[in-house]
This record gives sequence, structure tokens and C-alpha cells, in this order.
Amino acid sequence: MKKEILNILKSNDDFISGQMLSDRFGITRAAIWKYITQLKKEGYEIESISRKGYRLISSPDLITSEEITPLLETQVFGKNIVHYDSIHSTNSQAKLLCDQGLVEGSVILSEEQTSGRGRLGRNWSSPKGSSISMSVVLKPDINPIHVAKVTQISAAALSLAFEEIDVECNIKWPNDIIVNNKKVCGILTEMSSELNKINYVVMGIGINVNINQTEFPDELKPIATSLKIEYNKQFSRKQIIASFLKHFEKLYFEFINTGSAESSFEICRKRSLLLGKKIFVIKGSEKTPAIAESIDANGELIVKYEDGTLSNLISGEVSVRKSME
Ligand code: BTX
Repeated sequence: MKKEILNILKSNDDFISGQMLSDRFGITRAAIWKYITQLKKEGYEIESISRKGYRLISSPDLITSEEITPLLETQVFGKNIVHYDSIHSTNSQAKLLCDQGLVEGSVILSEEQTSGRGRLGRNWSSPKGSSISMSVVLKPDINPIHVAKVTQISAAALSLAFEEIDVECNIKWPNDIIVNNKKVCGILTEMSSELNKINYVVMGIGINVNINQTEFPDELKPIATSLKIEYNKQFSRKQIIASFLKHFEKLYFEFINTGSAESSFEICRKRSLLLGKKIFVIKGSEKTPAIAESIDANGELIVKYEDGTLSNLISGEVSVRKSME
């Protein structure tokens, strides 16, 4: 009901009378007033004048279903949005909800994470209200060995969404988006599967949107940045989410329908931070120098070691770091 009242207020620039809302929804004017009070508490600025009614003046920068749905240009992705004010990790929560039957295309969003996770047991910092913590549920009917490609598809879609808001970014294979040499976004793809069958994939994305430098923990300050820090202005989180889902849906279904993720890989190559550069391949405590040669038709990074041997890296098994030389 609150959502419906909000939608009416949003689609009218003028006052809407309490009586009209009460007739429309068959509830008392006191009940309408209660919903308006709730909306105000959530940050909606609503003017109320007796005998005129209610008028929406401004909406808060929230990433709720109410705020994102009107911006969606998708068929499947984002049609079911689950939003939290605060959650341990949207990926962990998505997995719990998937076990209860969440459908493909569902999106879990939170204003903050208290235990956000990166790859290989690392942490991900997600301050309240200024970052995006999002997990997208996929149920692809593909062999589990192809799931790593989804991370590349996601990175490609993120770069297209950034292009729409004039943000220049690079993709650091396999799962980071970099702006001005600092990390602005990370992707963590997790899956539940049997030997040959995927139950579900949860693709988690963390984006530093309007985070101020002071909000980053000290150890992250040299390596992390946000769109606001780099461009000196606020960005709309809901717009970035809607734009990402639009691009992701197109690239993902192209992959599912044709079996090829080549258009996404091409974007990853074009925007790659690593190709042609000296890097370190890090496996556990081993750190081996190499050159990043190419991204192949499977989305794997081909590296050349100093002894001339070539090797395919599959995302998930290694970390790569750009060498400073
Ligand atoms: P990653 O393992 O590549 O990166 C994690 C590393 O990045 C950390 O060890 C730290 O050095 C650095 N880091 C932590 N927080 C940030 C940040 N906000 N900005 C820049 N650098 C940071 C990357 O893993 C994958 C991250 C996925 C996060 C999403 S958020 C929604 C979903 N839920 C969840 O728990 N994780 C994913």
C-alpha cells in the first residue's frame, strides 16, 4: 500500500487529496496519514496542507524497489528486488534466499553491509548510503565450468553503465573495475552446483559511489576510490543499478542463447588494465612475474612467464597485480 501511495505521489506534480487516496485504496484518511508518516521517516519530503492534501517534494537517495523499478529497462533482471537497510552480506543473504526458491533475475540490495566479503576470504567495505551492495541471482542451464565467464560479463556491463554517466574506467581481470588506477568496484561470483548442474549463481557487486575519502578505513585509502572522489560530484546509485541491469541482461542472455560471451570479452580486452603489462601472478604465497598477453575465447587470462612458457589463468584461482616497473 505504501508503495502504491508513493507511486501516485510520484506521478503527480500537484497536491493529491487525502480523500482521493482514501477512496482509491478503500482505507481511512487516518491510515493514509500513517503511510505518509512512514514515507517521511524514510526520507521522502512530503508537503501536507489541510484541504489540499499531499505533494511529494523530493525523494531520498535510496536503492529500494520503489526507487529503482520506475527506471528499469529489463524483462527479467530487477523485477524482484529485496532491499535491506543493513545486512551482513548481500551474497550470503542471497544464498539463504535462493535455498528458499528465489527466481532468476532477483536482486538483493542493501544500504550497507556489516560483513561484506571479497574473494578468497577477504573483506569488502560497504559504508551506509554511499555504496552499492548488490547480489544478482542467476540460474543458468550451463556446465558449471563456464560460470567464471559471468564475472567477465558483469565487468563488461559495469563498464557500459559507467560509460553512460561519463565515468572512464578500466577492467582489471578478473573482477575489479578501476578508475584512475584505484579500485572503485569489485565482483564476487559464487555458486551452488552439483557435478554437471548449477543450482544457482550469486553474483555480488560492490560499488564505491558517493563514499568520501574519510569513510574508507586507513588501509584502503591508498588503493580504493569512489566515483564521488574522482569526479567531485554525487552520482545516483539507483540510476547506476538500473543501467547495469539493462546492460547485464543483454550480455548475459546473449551468452546463454549463443553459448558465446565474445562481445563481453571484447569489452574486457578493450578496457583491460593488464594486457601488455608486467604483472605478478599470485597463488597462495607464490608471486611470479609474467606478462599479461591476452584474454582468450573462454575469458581466461593468458600470461607469459619469464622462461617463455604460456599459461591460462582461470578467475578464482589466482590474483594478479600490476607490476610497478
Ligand atoms: P577482492 O578479493 O578482489 O577484493 C577485496 C580486497 O579489496 C580487500 O582485501 C581490500 O584490500 C580491498 N577492498 C575492500 N573493500 C574495498 C572497497 N570498498 N573498495 C576498494 N577496495 C576494497 C572483490 O574482492 C569483490 C568484492 C565483492 C563485494 C560485493 S558487495 C555485494 C556482495 N556481497 C558481498 O559480501 N560481497 C559482494
